[in-house]
Amino acid sequence: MSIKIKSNNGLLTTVVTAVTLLAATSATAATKWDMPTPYGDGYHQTINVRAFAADVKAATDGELDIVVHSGASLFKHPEIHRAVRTGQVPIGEMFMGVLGNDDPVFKLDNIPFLASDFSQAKDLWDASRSAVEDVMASNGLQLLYAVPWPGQSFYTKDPISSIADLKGLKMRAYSPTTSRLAVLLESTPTTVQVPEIPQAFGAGIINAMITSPSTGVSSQAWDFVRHYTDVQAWIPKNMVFVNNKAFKRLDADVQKAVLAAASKAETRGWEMAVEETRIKTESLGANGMVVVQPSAELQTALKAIGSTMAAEWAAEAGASGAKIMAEYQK
Ligand code: PCA
Repeated sequence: MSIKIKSNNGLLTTVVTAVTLLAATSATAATKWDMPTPYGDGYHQTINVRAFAADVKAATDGELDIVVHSGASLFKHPEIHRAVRTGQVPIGEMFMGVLGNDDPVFKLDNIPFLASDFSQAKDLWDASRSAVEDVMASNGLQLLYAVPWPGQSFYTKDPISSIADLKGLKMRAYSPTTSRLAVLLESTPTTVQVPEIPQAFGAGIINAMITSPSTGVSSQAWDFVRHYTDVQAWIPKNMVFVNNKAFKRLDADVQKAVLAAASKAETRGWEMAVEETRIKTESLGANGMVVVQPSAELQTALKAIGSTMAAEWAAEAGASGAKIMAEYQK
């Protein structure tokens, strides 16, 4: 009798254990990926990254859970590339131009008036994408997608009607190419990351910048400068990329889901950038900034500087640069 009771209990315990184990196994089968991103939650870039993560999760029934750490909260922006390369995290997002000193192809993203509307920017991206993929691959990385920012325009205390008005300013830079631009404008470049823009203005380290209406809004530029001159000199991009080894460890169907979600995110992001430009430019005006179109004189002089920079780039980028340009100009 006592044996029978024992065996019943034993059976129950075995069933309970099996159920617990099963639950534990399916929980550990899900992969969690931490994803550092540089910019805050109000940006179309971050909203799109979050939608990408949600798409991956839905398409894989939760098997791959990408946890987005926005606003450089996990790694500072300049560290994200290395963090993914070394496998500290499997996936990340960054601004392409930051890598300008690693390879000239990333400088192409910040050259004034090479591509200054979304359609030209898309053509430039189509022409340069495979070169970017190759450079990423040589670092053990796989490019997933790239999404543009609104055009980059000037924020200054005083109105600017010619490039002479930019001379001597303390200009914020965010990439090697924007540092070079500042020098050609005879202003002084200082590299400042987005989260530090308000302090840099406050401390007088910078008194002007060239960036999107998005970053003007997120940094509340109206607290420091009054004039927004809408030159839209270039359309830079963020890219999302994975560590190749981490990617290969995923099941084949999960890999496929990631690539499909990435392709969808790229299309969605290019569309979002158009709305982002309109909404954030309006917001600058609504917050008291004087939003003006550039004078013809300013635009012509900036274009001449853009040509100089394009020529410098061509000399640096050599044969692979020439190939991209030939493709772009087709
Ligand atoms: N905002 C980011 C990158 C480009 C942009 O519009 C920045 O200012 O750093």
